[in-house]
Formats: sequence, structure tokens, C-alpha cells
Amino acid sequence: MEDESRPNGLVVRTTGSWYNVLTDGGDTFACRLRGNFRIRGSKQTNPIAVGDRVEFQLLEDGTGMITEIADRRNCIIRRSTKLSKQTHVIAANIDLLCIVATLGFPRTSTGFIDRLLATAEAYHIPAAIIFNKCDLYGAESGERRTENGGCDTPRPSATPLREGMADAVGEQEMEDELWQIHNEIKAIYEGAGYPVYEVSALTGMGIDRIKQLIAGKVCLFSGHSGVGKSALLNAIDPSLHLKVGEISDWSLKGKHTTTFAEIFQIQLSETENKDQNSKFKIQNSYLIDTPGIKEFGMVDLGSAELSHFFPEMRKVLHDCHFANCTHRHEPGCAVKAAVEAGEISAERYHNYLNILDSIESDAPIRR
Ligand SMILES: Nc1nc2c(ncn2[C@@H]2O[C@H](COP(=O)(O)OP(=O)(O)O)[C@@H](O)[C@H]2O)c(=O)[nH]1
Ligand SMILES: [Mg+2]
Ligand SMILES: [Zn+2]
Repeated sequence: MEDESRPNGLVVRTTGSWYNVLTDGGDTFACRLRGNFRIRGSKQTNPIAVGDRVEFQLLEDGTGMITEIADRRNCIIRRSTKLSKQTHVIAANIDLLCIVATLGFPRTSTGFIDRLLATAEAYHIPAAIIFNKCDLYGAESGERRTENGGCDTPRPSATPLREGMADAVGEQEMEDELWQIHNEIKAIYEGAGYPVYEVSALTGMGIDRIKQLIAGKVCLFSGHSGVGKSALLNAIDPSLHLKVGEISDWSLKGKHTTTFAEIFQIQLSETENKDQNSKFKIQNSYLIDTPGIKEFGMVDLGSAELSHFFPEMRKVLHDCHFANCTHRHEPGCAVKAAVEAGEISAERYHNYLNILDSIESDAPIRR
């Protein structure tokens, strides 16, 4: 009756009881799960999420019956409802979190970035920060131009990120100031060990480097609504045709509606890579577009472990005098000493303290 072959693949979409599984050969099969399938001890409402690797039995009607789910390297979960103990897996086996940020329209605060980064650390997911809309900064003047910061396309008439700013300081000075703010933020994150990219989905600036960054990986794109996540994915692969400039249905849905992420497979062809000397090969990449932060499941970060999710603090905290140091005002605190010595960014430390306060007071996080 049943075909003996047991293909395997990646779950790219889930709709109710059906799972779309993409095989390495590029075919997609609609699969189901046996009714009695349970993951031992699971509190999760969905046993399979996008990003899971599964093995399935091919049935005569061309659909599949999932027989095996590979162990997860990581997964992003959130509680199904505020009070519930049940959790919902948004996505599994993420290779890279791409935080899409903008200096303006909308403004992404470092506090927001740091909360996402700490969450990614807690999930054991590497992260990169992509500053989009760099075309709005204008052309860089003089030596501040970074090796990839140049924009080959004529820039649009500079729209001031802050209203009235152009009048007050003059266009060139405003542009210099935006690059300066950008470079300061970039230095903070590079100092903490995170790669920072500057791109424009509008002009195509920096997109080649993003293609190299994501090649062969399952990447989750996260960031405020309006930062240009969908536009960025379209710039990476125009055949995606994602809707730009629209609030996704997902974020408009009520809290009782379960939301599902979807993985888009893209193939980066060699000809797209302009750098002839690069070792870059054709590889499948899998991109997940999340509609804003609400879709990025927040783990409950514990106050005692929070500093472990700041890599630059993790490096020094074993030198703190007290083993349970919160790095607030304890004597002999190695973290505070590193901040004072300029080895740890004061801004990151400040954001750490804010997150710590919010965890301890159990208050909602300021966004
Ligand atoms: N100037 C500029 N505008 C952009 C850029 N990327 C996206 N946008 C605009 O920003 C708005 C939001 O983009 P969208 O991709 O829908 O954001 P998302 O909510 O993060 O998916 C749209 O009006 C886009 O046209 C960019 O690089 N430069
Ligand atoms: Mg979008
Ligand atoms: Zn300390």
C-alpha cells in the first residue's frame, strides 16, 4: 500500500494539520502527522514548527505521513496565552537572527536591539544587525565612508529623519550627523561581538554582503514594523514579491488566533555575486519574515542569568567578587569596572540594567 521511500526535508509552512515539507531535491510535499504522535513531555501546542527537519512516508496519493522529527538545535517559543503554561513554537533550527533596524522612520532604540540580542543568546541563535534605509543618511563625506558604505545609485532627495533637522543644521551637516550616529551605534555592537551591516532595500546598497551573510542558512528577520524587512527580502530575491508598506494580517489578528511563520526558500546564483574572487557558492537560503516584534517569542529571561546573555559581560563576570552579582552596585564588580574602563559599552550596560529592572519588577518591557 504505502511507498517504502522515506524522504526527508524541511518544514516550510504549517496550516492546521498540514505541514509543507521541502525536500533537498526542491520538491514540496503536503504532509500530516499521525493522530497519536506526541512529543514526550511536551507542553507545546504545536509538535512541529517551520524549521523542523522531518522524515516522512510517501503515500499513494502523493501526500506524506511524518514519521520522524529530528532533534532541534534551537527553537523560538512563546507562551500560547499570558497565563497558560502551554507554549507555541514559532520556528526551529534558526541559524541566524537578522535584526533589521533603522535610525529613523521608525527609530529603533538600542534598548530594543539589546533585548532581541539577549533573547537570541538565550535561544543560542547567532545574531547580526542590519541597518536598513541607509539611503536616507545621504552620501558619506570624507574619510567616514566605510568600505561597503558607498551607495552606487544616486540617492533620493534627503528626507530628514528628524523633522526640522535639515533647516537647523544644513543638509550636509545633517547627513554627516546621521552617519556619525550610525557609526557610533555600529561601534557599540561590533565591540560586543555582533556583525553590523548597512543596507538600503531601496537602492540595493549593501545587499550583496547580506546575500553572503545568509547563504546556506535559515534566517529569521525581525525588527519593528516598517523598518523594511519585507522590502529587504524582496531586494535579496525579487521573485518573493512580499507585500511592502503594509501591516501584515498577522499582527492585526487577535490574541486567540495562532500565528504561523513561513519559510521562503531562495537560491542565490553565482552571477549575482559581483566579487569574482569570492568563494561564495550557490546555496539554498531560507528566510523567515516576521511581522514585528510581537511574533518573536520572548523567553522568560531570569534576572540571575541575564548578564550571561550579554557576551561582553559573560567574558568578565566570573571575576566579580560575588558569585550572584547583579552588576548593579555590588563591590568588586568586574562588569562595572569594565564599563568604567570603557571596555563594555555604557549604553549596553544601561540597557542591561533596564532589562534587569523590568524582569525584577515583572513590568512590561518598554519598547
Ligand atoms: N528610503 C527607504 N525606504 C525603505 C527602505 N526599505 C523599505 N522602505 C520603506 O519602508 C516602508 C516599510 O517597508 P516594509 O518592507 O513593509 O517594512 P516591514 O514592516 O519591516 O516589512 C515601505 O514604505 C518601504 O517602501 C529603504 O532602504 N530606504
Ligand atoms: Mg513586512
Ligand atoms: Zn558584577
